[in-house]
Amino acid sequence: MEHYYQREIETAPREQIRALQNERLLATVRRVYERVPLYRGRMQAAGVTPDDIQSVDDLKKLPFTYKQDLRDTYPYGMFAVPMKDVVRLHASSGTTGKQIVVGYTANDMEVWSDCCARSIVAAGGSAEDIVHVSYGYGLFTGGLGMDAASKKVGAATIPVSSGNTQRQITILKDFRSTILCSTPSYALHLAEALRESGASKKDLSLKAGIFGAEPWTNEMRRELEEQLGLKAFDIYGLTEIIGPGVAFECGEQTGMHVNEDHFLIEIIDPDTGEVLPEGTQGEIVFSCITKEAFPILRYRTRDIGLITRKPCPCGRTLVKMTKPRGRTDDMLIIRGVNVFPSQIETVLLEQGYTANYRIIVDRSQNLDSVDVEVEIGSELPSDTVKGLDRQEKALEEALRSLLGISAKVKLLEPNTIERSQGKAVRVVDKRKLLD
Ligand code: DLL
Repeated sequence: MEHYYQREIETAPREQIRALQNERLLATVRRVYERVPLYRGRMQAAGVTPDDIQSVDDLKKLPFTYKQDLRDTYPYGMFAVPMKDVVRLHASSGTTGKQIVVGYTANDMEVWSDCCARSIVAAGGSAEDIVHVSYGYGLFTGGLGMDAASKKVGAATIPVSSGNTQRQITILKDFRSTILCSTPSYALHLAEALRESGASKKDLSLKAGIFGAEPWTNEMRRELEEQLGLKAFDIYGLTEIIGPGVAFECGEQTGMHVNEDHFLIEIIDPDTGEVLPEGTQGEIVFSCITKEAFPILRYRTRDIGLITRKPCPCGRTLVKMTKPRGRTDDMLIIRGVNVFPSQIETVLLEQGYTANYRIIVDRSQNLDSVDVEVEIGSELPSDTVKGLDRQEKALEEALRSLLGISAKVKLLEPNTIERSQGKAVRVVDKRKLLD
């Protein structure tokens, strides 16, 4: 069975996609130059006019846009349409500073739900399905984004939103949800709660999970697939670009197809801003070429990834990006060694521990220290204090040999780390409090 939602574009010949991108980029650049003072000012300062942008090859001539620009123009300074044309506002949570707000026209809402619908269909979804949406509903884009997509596909949508885990388990069982949309960390929490209630995956009807909004590893994927009895698909996006649905995974599970008919992706060197060739890791930059209300160009996401144009066996011709391994601002530099929380997660899961972990970074006497706290699984023996101590040492050694970091490991009893309802907080950086 072919799992395409918009076959004609998802499998279009490259030249056709390129022609569409060129046309859409030109129109967008012209529009923002006329309507958004920030873009006009930036382009003038860089000595670029809309006429200099003739194709996607000229994208690199355009200046970058940063999160700070959104804060400086808060709330509506970067909107390219009058408010009468805006039908929806969403906002980022503002955990890393002042919140930002984005807008959508009626057409933007259609584009958005189409992009997310591609993900549901790629995961095997159809009108036959019962889609359980546990992403938060509200200003966060996850809930309402997947909700609209599920409606487009014609599936029965359950708008559970996040929280109230016991009730979610009852609903998963009784309503026979077939597709679960949530953050991977919340899905893991649901799996735990299911076990604790004395039930198992056999009591569920799930066939697919569409997990995103935070970094997660392939080891975590295997855990989720095993514990919930489903096939786990990745989905990526960010508020500034549109929300979920910027990129989605197909059945191959080897990276996410970027919805390139709407969003152009570039990988750049975060230090020099230079565009990097295919296959090289760097910072992901997106440009929106169809958005009406909030068409952001060359947005520095701070996410780290790479792209590949190798033909995908699924038949889609849309470029693929790897799972982002983290954000430049999440990267920990521990005594000179760069490490992402996701790399620590991989080691923990490979060594038989759970994905319930926390990384605590601190500094004393000008030296950074890292404590990794992780819950033991119920099957790992931890009876004696001596045994526990030995396991901690073994894990410290694994972290040292595999990642080159010296961390202090503390094994915790099951259920001691607070569970997230949405995005998990993996890192507690106490150094920030000192600065
Ligand atoms: O998290 C949108 C979303 C909702 C995506 C539901 C997928 C599913 P923000 O809250 O603005 O938007 O956070 C965006 O989350 O820059 C990445 O750092 C991270 N992120 C999102 N999806 C993934 C993913 C939504 N699949 C930020 N893998 C992004 C890794 C992800 N990181």
